[in-house]
Amino acid sequence: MSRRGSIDLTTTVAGVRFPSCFMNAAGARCVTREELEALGRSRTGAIVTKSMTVEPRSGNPEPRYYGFPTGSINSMGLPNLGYLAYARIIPELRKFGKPIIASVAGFVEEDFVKIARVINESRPDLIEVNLSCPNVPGEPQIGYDAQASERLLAKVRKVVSVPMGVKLPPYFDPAHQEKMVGVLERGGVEFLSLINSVGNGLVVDPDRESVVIKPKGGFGGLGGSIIKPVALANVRAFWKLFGGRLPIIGTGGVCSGSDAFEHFLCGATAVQVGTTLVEEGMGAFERLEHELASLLEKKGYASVLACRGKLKEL
Ligand code: RRO
Repeated sequence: MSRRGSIDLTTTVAGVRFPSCFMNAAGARCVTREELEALGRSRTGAIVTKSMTVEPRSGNPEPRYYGFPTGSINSMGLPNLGYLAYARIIPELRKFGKPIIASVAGFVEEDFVKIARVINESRPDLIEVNLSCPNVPGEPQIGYDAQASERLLAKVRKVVSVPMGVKLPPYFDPAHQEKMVGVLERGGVEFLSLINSVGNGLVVDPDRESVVIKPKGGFGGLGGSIIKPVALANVRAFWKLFGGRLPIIGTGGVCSGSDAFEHFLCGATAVQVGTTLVEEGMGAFERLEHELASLLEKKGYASVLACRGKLKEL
């Protein structure tokens, strides 16, 4: 368990104990069995799978990820092994002794239901339903359609017995967040992962006078430092809307211990690491733990949970 000096970096989400508050974001180094096992051996507090579809997919044409000093853009297009492979791999990941979060995706409602039913039987500790993939040509992000989200969650909830959460897209208007509250309550959602990448951004290389990724004419999901304020705003907004009662896993711009601390102040219970993990590799977890523990100690907090939601307003 992750106790650094006298600082407790463990956390609990929907009744499941995590040995560290840092974990990989779905999509970051978690597609293949080898990557998932490497996560198991690392200091990640949980193993989160790539979002899975019914059929195995090789994803969009390359280049489909591009990192730059302040962030990243991707249009991976859901490359994954297909849900049946993950249903076999998940029980084998138990040996690493940390929670497993299965990320479930799909193209139509029935895909999500079919996958969730079988994956639930492989006993991950939690299921994260991805309502926010921005990168499949012609497929809108479900999380931007409240009615479609509600229909889907009603069906998926019926077949899931482990704690079920959702990965939401960033919202840019309080009215949209408020509308989602009822949807999430009625859907029996037990935790939130906030946020997915900021969809359909465009990064331009002026030297080459070109886009930097191939799919969709260069449009893709933004991640990393540049999206941190958007992520923090969504964590804070949903923390307040649910009165602090729904656990939130903060994702977006966690590059340092201080970034994680900001997520916790806004109300996050744990954080996921995407762009930083892709760029830096598994060593990022140890560095982040060290940086967060030093900061908490300096500030007089004995644990991650002691600072949760404590953001001051002026
Ligand atoms: O695979 C992807 O292109 C992808 C997915 Br499923 C997602 O949820 N978020 C993202 O930034 N990329």
